[in-house]
Amino acid sequence: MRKLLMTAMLLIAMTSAAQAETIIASVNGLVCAFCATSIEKTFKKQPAVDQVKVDLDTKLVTISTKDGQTIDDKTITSLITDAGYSVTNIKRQK
Ligand SMILES: [Cu+2]
Repeated sequence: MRKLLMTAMLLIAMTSAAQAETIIASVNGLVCAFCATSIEKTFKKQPAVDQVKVDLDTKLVTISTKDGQTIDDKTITSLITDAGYSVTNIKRQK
């Protein structure tokens, strides 16, 4: 009984740790397809990043991380700033 409980708890811990994250950044200055491509390239180079989507209409960059990995706000902000754009907001979804 106790072993079963331990296994269940371990499984829950592992599941939550292995979760991927979705980060949505609002970016100023994204105007054309070239901007979108350069942001996508920048994020795809990051080892923690699984997918990146840039929406030029809403100026939102949606970053999906790999299971159990994350990318912090500071890194996101500096990557976007270095690319020549500015971040106005960062939201996270688990
Ligand atoms: Cu552009």
